[in-house]
Parts: sequence; C-alpha cells; structure tokens
Amino acid sequence: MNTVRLTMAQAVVRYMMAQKVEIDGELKPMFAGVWAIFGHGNVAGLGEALYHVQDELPTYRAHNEQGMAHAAIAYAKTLNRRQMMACTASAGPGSTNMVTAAAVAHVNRLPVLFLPGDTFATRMPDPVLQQVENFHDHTLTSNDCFKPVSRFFDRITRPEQLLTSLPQAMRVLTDPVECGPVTLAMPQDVQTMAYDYPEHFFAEKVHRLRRQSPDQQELAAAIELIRQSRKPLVVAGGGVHYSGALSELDTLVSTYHLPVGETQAGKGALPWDHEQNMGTIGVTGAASTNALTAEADLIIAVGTRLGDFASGSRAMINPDARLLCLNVASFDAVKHKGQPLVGDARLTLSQVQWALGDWQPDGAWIEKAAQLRAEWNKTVDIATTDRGTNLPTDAEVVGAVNRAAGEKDIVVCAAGGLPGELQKLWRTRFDRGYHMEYGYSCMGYELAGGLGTKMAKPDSEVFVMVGDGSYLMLNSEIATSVMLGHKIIAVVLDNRGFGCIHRLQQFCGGPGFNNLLDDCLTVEGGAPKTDFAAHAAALGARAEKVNNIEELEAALQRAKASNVSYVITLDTDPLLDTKEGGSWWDVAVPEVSERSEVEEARKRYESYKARQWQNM
Ligand SMILES: Cc1ncc(C[n+]2csc(CCOP(=O)(O)OP(=O)(O)O)c2C)c(N)n1
Ligand SMILES: [Mg+2]
Repeated sequence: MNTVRLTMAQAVVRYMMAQKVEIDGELKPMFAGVWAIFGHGNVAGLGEALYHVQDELPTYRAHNEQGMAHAAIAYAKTLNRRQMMACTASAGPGSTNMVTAAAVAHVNRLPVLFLPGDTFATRMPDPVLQQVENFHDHTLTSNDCFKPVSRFFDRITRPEQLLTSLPQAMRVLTDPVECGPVTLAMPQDVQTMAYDYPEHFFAEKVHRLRRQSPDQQELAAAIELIRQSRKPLVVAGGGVHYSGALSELDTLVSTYHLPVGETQAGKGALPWDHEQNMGTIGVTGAASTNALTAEADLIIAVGTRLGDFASGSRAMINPDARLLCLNVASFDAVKHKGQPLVGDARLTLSQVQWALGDWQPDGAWIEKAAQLRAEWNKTVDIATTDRGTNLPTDAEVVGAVNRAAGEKDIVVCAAGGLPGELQKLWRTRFDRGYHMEYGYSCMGYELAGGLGTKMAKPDSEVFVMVGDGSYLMLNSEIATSVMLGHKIIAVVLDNRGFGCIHRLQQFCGGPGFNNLLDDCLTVEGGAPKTDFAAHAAALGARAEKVNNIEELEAALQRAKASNVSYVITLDTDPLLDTKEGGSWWDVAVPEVSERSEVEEARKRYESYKARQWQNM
C-alpha cells in the first residue's frame, strides 16, 4: 500500500481538502476555509499544516473565537448546509469561547467542524498553561464542554485514529438528519506526531445530498389524513430550505390552495407576496396565520422543530386539530401529537402532490385565508411607514431597511426585539433573503453572522440589524469584515438597553429593573451614551449616526454605495413594538409575590397554561 508520512494535523487538513460536494452538477470544495485564532494549543501543529495549503484552503484570522464560529455557522446556513467551514482555536479559553457557538450550530442543525486545541495526550508537561486540571477525572479537559453541544465528538489521542474518526465526522456534517457541529479535540502533541497514512485515505470524495423516500405506509396514512381535512394549514420550516423543496412546496400549496405559515427558519420558503403565503406563524407571527392556526383542523408541519415560538407555546393551535409532521428526522416527526411522515421534504411533497388527486379544502376556508392575508398585508404597510417622529420604532426602521434592500439582498438578525418585528414585517422574494438565528437566539451572532453570510453570497448586500445590547456583546468581527473586504451594512438600533426583556419583565408584572440602562445600577448621572458610530469607525468601518427615518433612508444609500463595511446608528423607542399579530409565549410567572402586578400576571399565565394543557 502506498503511504504518505504526515503529522496528524497535516492529515486532517489534507483530508478536508479532498472532500467535495456536488451542487447543480458542479464540484465544489466542501470546506470553504478555516477560521483560526492560534495559541500554544494549535499554532505549531495545525498552524503549520494550514500554512502550506493557504492557496487551496484559506485560513481566516478572526478577532473572537465565538464570533468566527458564528461566521462559519452563517456561511453554512446561507448555503443550505451544502458547503461549510472549520474553526480552530487554542487549548483552554480560545476553545471554550467556541462552546456557545457550537450550541448555536447544534440547535440550528448547522454543520461546523470544530478543531479545538487540547492539552498534551502524553501529559508530560502537565499542568500546562490554560489546563483546567479536573481534580477527580484526569480524562476530562475543558473541551469536554463541547460534548453536549456536538453531534459527534472525538479526541484524537493517536494519529491513526483519524482513519476511523474523520469518515464519521464527514457523515455527521453531511447527513440531513444528523447534521450539526462536529468537534475533534486535538491534543497539541498529537497534532505534531507523524504517521504513515495510506494514500487512498486522501482520495477525492464527492458528497451528494441523501434524499430519504417516505415509507409508503406512512405516506398512505398521511394522504388519508389530508383528504379528511377541510381546513388545512401548512407550516413551512427551515427543512424546506435545506431540502431545496421550494418549488415542490409552491406547486403543492398552489394546486390545493393551502394556506402557508412560515417559521423563523422557514421564512422565504415562498415569496412574501405569493397568494398562499399567509405570513409567519407563532409568538411573533402574523395575525392572519395565527387566526388560521387557531381554527385549522389539520396542521401540516414541514421541516420544522416545532419550537415554542412556532407553536405559540402550544396554546395557539386548535386543540381538535390533527398534526401531520413531515420531517427528515423522526426525532422531530413525533413531536406534539403529530402523526409522523418521515422523509426528505422535496421527495415527499411531490409524492403527496401525486397522491392527493382531486381533493380540495373548503371554499370558505380558502376565501377566509385570502381575506386575512389581505388584511395582514395592510397592517404591515402601516406598521412600517415612517411616522416622522424623532424616536422611531423598530418597525419603522425595519420598513426603511426593507425598502433599501434589493431583490437578492439579505437581512441578518438573531436576538432582541428585532427578530419579532422582522418575522412579522420583513418582506422578501429571495428564499435566502431572511437570515434569522432564532434557534439559540444568541446575542452577538448578528455582526459575525453577517460576515459569514456575505462570504457565502458576495453578490448580495447583507443588512445586519442589531440592537445596542447585541452590538456591545460581540462586535469585533466588524474589524474582520473590513480586513477581509467582505462588506456588511449594519444598522444599530440604540434603545439604550435590553428593550425586549424590559417589555417581557413588565408583561410578567415586574418593575423596570436591570434591563434598560436607566433602570440599572450606574454612577451618578447614569450610564454613558455609547457612540456606536465612533466605535465602528475605530474598527475600520465607515459609520454615521442619523436622527430619523428620513436620514436613515439617505444613509442606507450611502452605505450601499460604499465598498467598505458601513455602520449606521440611530436612537429608537424601547417601549413600542408591533402589537398586531403574535400570540402568548410561556414564560413562567411567580406563584406568589408582594407585587399585585405579578399576581395579576400569574392569573393570566394560568389561563394560558390551561389552553396549553389541551394540546399536551
Ligand atoms: C448571549 C445572550 N444572552 C442573553 C440573552 C437574553 N436576551 C435576549 S434579548 C436580550 C436583550 C437584547 O438587547 P438589544 O440587543 O439591545 O435588543 P432590544 O431588546 O433592545 O431590541 C437579552 C439580554 C440572549 N438571547 N443571548
Ligand atoms: Mg436595545
């Protein structure tokens, strides 16, 4: 057998470069690049290996490990999980900085290859700098924190273990059911150890999306269920995108006049103005879709995890409704009181289409849906119109950014009040035009996620909408976007605090406490006013502050003309959000309190819990 003598780190890199993906008949590299922040845990091993292959597999230097992993996650999401990136960090803090990002990837089912440096396998120099030294278990290192948030975890303690570990890693990264983060912990000494690897291990490997056909019995039962329905509603989740089932969904819902509600991850599955698109569903959903959800006799959930935001914490769904769960993962297909239909969305939707024959929902249901949809579209028009005040609402800002966005442009967001406003109000005809990380809703995803999105779609303008809280939590990848020349446009909505949590606190009967900066412990005179424009400019971006929506519209044009990342900041109202649409969200309220407001909130809470119980 022909062999090649490589270090373990060199072998990992060479294997990564051999992985290809076929997209629309074209072969592309599976790994578009490696994000790296070096330290003693990876600079000599992986660092040396990456240095020699820069032309083929670029290494990107970031400023924060969590941020770079957010960029990798956003890249994979934008490309529907078909291409991805790896992230390597030094042993200890560099690597544990990526644990939160691994959780983001895990909950959103997005592939990232994490290569954290690890302490010496030989343990000869122990304890090394940044080794946590677990007192009771010597096999534990800080990288064990990745275990609960990785779909596959291994620690490579001998170079030949790659021969069996890397194929498993690739299986998980490319499998539509298992897909998620993979962590291969890399002890720094083992990274540098040489081994005679068989040449064939590095032969080009082409990955193609595995499409699972539905089981014919499950399909027959599903068809039966649909044929019995008079008032059906389809829920489109992220799985519709990942399966590339857009046109199959369109054909099915157009043929049978099925109203569709989109989840946060599903938004964009149909163009916003498609006749069957009722708007979004759930806690931050459209009034139209939510009214239909409360009345539908059948919910056909396609490719969704059915999280609380989609189901209105279960209190919104008609308790007498049946639920059909079409999902590639049986894990998701059995949720709620669902009847499972396990299979790839694209294949299964077209098989459902063929089998339904001449069935149609009730005419009155179709009419009702059309009417509710028209009403909701008017509501959105009004909410996003500039009212000319000096302290605009998030909704007015969403309107301005949406008007500035072209057909192929993308909005990116993750946490705060904005995800709710955007889910209700943002309009796109581009299937990947709405990029919301609302599985983990991780503050600090936004700016770094915008960078990864831009790297995946360089021809699209990427608008990052971010609150002052999220901006201050993680903004360092603005500097990376400038350094790499991947331009993002960020709009910072400064309402001087955690506006959405303040509103939630009030809804739960609490007084303003520790959310808005004015309600926090500060020095006399209050918290300093952050100059976001000056901050972004200091990181190398172009930046300006505007005072109202009119000025924002003009600034957005300057931002579009810029070839460098551009940050626009404006003061916004912390108290006002869009009241129309939406539904209850289960956030537990204290059973006893000295505050009468809390007791009232508890009573309201219990009434919703009773409704939720009907759907358990
Ligand atoms: C990492 C992280 N920490 C805490 C939270 C809980 N949380 C959700 S939104 C929010 C406030 C966000 O503030 P900002 O970005 O200013 O948006 P706003 O609520 O003002 O719209 C907090 C603390 C979170 N989602 N992520
Ligand atoms: Mg805020």
